[in-house]
Amino acid sequence: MSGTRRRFFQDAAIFGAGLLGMSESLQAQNEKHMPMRLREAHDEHTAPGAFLPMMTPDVADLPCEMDGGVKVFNLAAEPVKKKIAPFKTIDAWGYNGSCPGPTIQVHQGDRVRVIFENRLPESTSLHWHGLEIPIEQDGVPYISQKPVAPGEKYVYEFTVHQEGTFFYHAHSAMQEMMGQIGFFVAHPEKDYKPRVHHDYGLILQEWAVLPSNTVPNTAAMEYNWLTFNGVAAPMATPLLARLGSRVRLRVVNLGMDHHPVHLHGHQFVVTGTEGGRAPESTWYPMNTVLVGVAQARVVEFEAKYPGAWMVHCHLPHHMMNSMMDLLSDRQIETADQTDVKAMSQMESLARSVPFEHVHHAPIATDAENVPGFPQDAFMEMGMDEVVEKAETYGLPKNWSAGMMGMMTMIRVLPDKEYEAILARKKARATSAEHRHES
Ligand SMILES: [Cu+2]
Repeated sequence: MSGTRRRFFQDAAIFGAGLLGMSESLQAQNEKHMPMRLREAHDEHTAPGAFLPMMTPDVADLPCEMDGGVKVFNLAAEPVKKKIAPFKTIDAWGYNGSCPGPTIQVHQGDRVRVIFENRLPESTSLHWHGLEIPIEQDGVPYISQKPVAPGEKYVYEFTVHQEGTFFYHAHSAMQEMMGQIGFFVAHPEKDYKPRVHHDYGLILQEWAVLPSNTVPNTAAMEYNWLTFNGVAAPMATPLLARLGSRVRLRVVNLGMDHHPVHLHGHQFVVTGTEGGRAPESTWYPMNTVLVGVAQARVVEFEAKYPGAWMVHCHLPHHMMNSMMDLLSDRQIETADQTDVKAMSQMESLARSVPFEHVHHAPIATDAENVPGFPQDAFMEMGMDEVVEKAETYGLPKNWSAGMMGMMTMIRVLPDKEYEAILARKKARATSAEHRHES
């Protein structure tokens, strides 16, 4: 093992490479509740039989307890106030206060019990998408079980004989569009080859929320808010990768549209689907993978080139945030638009939300004489301060003006910069813990 590589694993053990990209409080919570086998893997994931946990940026893992040989999880469906952008909070539905729901991670061969509680105002159930389990556990109202009434509990129990990227969701269409989905990852008995150093999960969702409204229109066919793990860019926490490492990215889609997810600056191979690992003979280079509704696509790549590389849905309308909430009924005037006027309009918009500065790209002095103007002008809005976190440290000023909609970035960082961010994350986690204790 080379020195750099060994150091990588040592750092991973110290800082928890598996916990990158998660908010500090979630990280502390996860470490405390992490199942023993996971914690061991986390400390020393090079040990035989150990594996690297998947990280779901901006979403916590669901802790489990052991009952004999059974892994027991508690999951409650409930309404969730979800901040999807610095200036937009919606009334979504999810699980355990989270939307998407918390990530469940198990091992192939595990016996799993999920004690499910319905805290919604209507009946629901839980479907285990992609899992080969007995029909009584399939979670389809009226077909495989009675719907779980509000206030009731229901226990699901099954053995996971598969490996791969699965998910759980309500088997009721409108509830799905209210946000009721979460990851269910089954780690393989024998680690995949080649091994990865980073494993990240992203859930794709879309929302139709009218200006000044908070409740998604689940019957809509057009969507104005597009999210990765429940947040729109630039609020999505950047993914981190050490230069030279191998990265796995698992993408799951539950919405009304198929999303072509594109990675900048690198080529990847699709190593798995919602059905499990794909044989290496099927891998071929690409950089955009179409993730259809109800599908999972697992891609892997070598993080060869340093930089902040976009990961985003490439549908043009999915690379935007609805500005209508800021504008409300005050449309930005575009007739006789000048740079100075545009800037003052954006500043007045920004005052309605707590942005410390705004920014837009320059326009030509005779812009209003060009048919078609404006297109992207005035759409980009820098809000670096409100979305600042350890993972955004060192990004160029106004980076957030280039990030909108179903978008995040993977920051491929040389040793020194990577370690600087890990140290910041650690310091923040420690101070958050102290705040918690006092
Ligand atoms: Cu899309």
